[in-house]
Amino acid sequence: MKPLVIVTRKLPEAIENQMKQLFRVELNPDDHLFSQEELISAVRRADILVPTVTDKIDAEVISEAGNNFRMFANFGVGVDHIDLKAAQEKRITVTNTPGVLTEDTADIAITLMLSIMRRTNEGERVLRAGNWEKWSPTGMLGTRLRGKKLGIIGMGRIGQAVAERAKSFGLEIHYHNRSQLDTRTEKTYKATYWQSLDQMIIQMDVISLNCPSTPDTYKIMSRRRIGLMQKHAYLINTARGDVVDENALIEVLEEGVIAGAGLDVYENEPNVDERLTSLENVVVIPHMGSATEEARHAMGEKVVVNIKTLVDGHSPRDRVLYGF
Ligand code: 8YV
Repeated sequence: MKPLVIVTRKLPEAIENQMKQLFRVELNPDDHLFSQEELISAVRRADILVPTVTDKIDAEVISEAGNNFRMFANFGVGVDHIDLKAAQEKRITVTNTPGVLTEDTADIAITLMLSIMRRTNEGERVLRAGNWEKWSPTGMLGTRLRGKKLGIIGMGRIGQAVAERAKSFGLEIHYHNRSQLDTRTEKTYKATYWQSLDQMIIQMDVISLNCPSTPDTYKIMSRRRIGLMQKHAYLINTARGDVVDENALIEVLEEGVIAGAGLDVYENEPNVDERLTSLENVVVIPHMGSATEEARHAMGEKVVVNIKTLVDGHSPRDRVLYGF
């Protein structure tokens, strides 16, 4: 008997077709968000669940998993929406989709950096509103990227892809990470390691958050640390909303304590604080880091391979937790 795979969101068609061939599968053609009841019903019946960032797989959902339930094959790299401790206690395997969204997420970090520093979204709003009266020598002046200091928090795959791009824009690369990179990698990006995050923040013109959301990184950009940023500095977040104290960030943006922010992620997605959307010195986009045809297809392929590997009795390469 083929395993029953329940997929919580609508995936690229080619991926859904592959799944139909390989597994018994329940899809979500209208792409509605699963309620907690639907998640519970799914883990009671399925062998495998394919969730996304929009599903809160908490201890309560996990406690309802049926005897057949073996795996959360997450569509996405971040697994902060899954209670890993509860999953581990029930010996449930958890996999993710690393590597295939690195470049696209780094592109979005750079997009945000360019658009906030060069005020392109603000300029577009002026033009679209019919308010562009004339070119002006002192109008819409932004900040040059070249020569500025970029501090990357979290120098994993995505952080390094941001560094690679930023270096070609002429930014000086600095980083804070749990551990220092090897000398060769540091040389590749001409990157300077800061053990002290506080000391790095004080010196930087731009801060980019590229760390996973874990208990250790929860509000790593706290009110105190945001307060250490220079008045002309920018904050870019393509990681997760909860790595920043969003309320504190909004307050400093309102008061002009920092220059601006480029945000792809928020504390209470999809609800974005109205104060953020009304500020001119913020670029806000709706969690689009991996939103390319190529990335979403490759993420789906990883999910299929992860499931097939487990079903065939092996340990999936992208395991975050292996339950057997
Ligand atoms: C995905 C992401 O869109 O993979 C991640 O961690 O943040 C995004 O790129 C999302 O997680 C899909 O579940």
